[in-house]
Amino acid sequence: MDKNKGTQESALFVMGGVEASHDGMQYGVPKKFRKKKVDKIDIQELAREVRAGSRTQLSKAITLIESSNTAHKVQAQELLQELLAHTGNSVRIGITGVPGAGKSSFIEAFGTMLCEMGKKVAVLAIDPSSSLSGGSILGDKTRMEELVKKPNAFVRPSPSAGTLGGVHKKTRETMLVCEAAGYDVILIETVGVGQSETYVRGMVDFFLLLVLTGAGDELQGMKKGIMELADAIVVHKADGDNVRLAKKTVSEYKQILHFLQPATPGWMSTAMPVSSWEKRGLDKVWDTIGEFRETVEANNYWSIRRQNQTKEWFQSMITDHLIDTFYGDPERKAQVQLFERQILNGQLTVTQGVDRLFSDEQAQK
Ligand SMILES: Nc1nc2c(ncn2[C@@H]2O[C@H](COP(=O)(O)OP(=O)(O)OP(=O)(O)O)[C@@H](O)[C@H]2O)c(=O)[nH]1
Ligand SMILES: [Mg+2]
Repeated sequence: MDKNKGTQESALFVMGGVEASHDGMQYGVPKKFRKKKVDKIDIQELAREVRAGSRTQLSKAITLIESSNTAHKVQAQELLQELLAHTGNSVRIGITGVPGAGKSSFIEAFGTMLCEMGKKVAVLAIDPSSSLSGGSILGDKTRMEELVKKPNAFVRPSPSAGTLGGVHKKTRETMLVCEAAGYDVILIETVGVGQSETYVRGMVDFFLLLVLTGAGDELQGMKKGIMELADAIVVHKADGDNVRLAKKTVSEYKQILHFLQPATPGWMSTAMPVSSWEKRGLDKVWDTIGEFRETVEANNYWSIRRQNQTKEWFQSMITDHLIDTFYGDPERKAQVQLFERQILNGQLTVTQGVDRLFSDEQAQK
């Protein structure tokens, strides 16, 4: 589909992702968003339009945030500053599960149900390993066709494979912009396997794990760690011949959850069967999220978690910045290479190498 042909109202309009040019900006974005005209963006106007609910402007704002162009970065921060006071009012939900567990289909069905209940729903994807897995929430299998037709839904495709490194680091900021645009529910699909679960857990209020039936072996083999991150487990594809087995699997998971460390203090994680095809069990998921919110707001952990997440985000940005500045300096890079050779030649110990790198830094100051 040619996304540039769509209009905001068109049934199949999908917000542009970051199938980007080298500087991270989309092809076909208005000229004012292109490199040399960056100074022309009226940030206050953009902020106003985002808040007024324009999906086109929201999409542009996100593209600005994802841009690696230095001038855009500054403007993106100005924009966030403008919007900051209007953020924080959504329920942030992370959705994970093995490839093929039906995450995208679940988000399509669940998001559609929420839209029909009058909620504004934003769908984002996070894929820390996008260049390897090539995953995308708008991949071949599920295009969320029903959801994108809803006027109160916003679906942002994940970065396409191999375009930009580190775009996932902007997901938190993207989430804030969506909140300022009035979205009540943010659904974040983890794409790819590996670190994405912990990464997403670190930015959401509620974390949902999708599993399949007949997963006795999976149950044994599944990393306890992932189950300990989940506030609820959906036994998915509970339809057809699977219904009975799904019920059995649900009780097995419930039993196990009983023995695990709770993902959220004060909340007993639970399990339930869902069929996205038959749209069954989706309301139960939403009710569970409601109960969760009540419980966790009552014990104050809702805001404590958000504060902790912001602190961790700040810390990880500091670490990223230190690494970037360190390795971004050609002299440093050369030094590292030199010491590496000396270490391999037995002229220097690893600790000495590190000490020299940093004592030198002290001396330079
Ligand atoms: N029986 C049944 N099949 C389903 C259901 N939901 C999804 N599927 C099928 O499961 C397959 C995988 O669905 P996706 O939604 O693409 O799964 P995913 O977890 O997003 O997959 P990745 O993004 O590749 O990790 C597809 O063939 C779907 O049609 C359901 O409720 N019931
Ligand atoms: Mg998917």
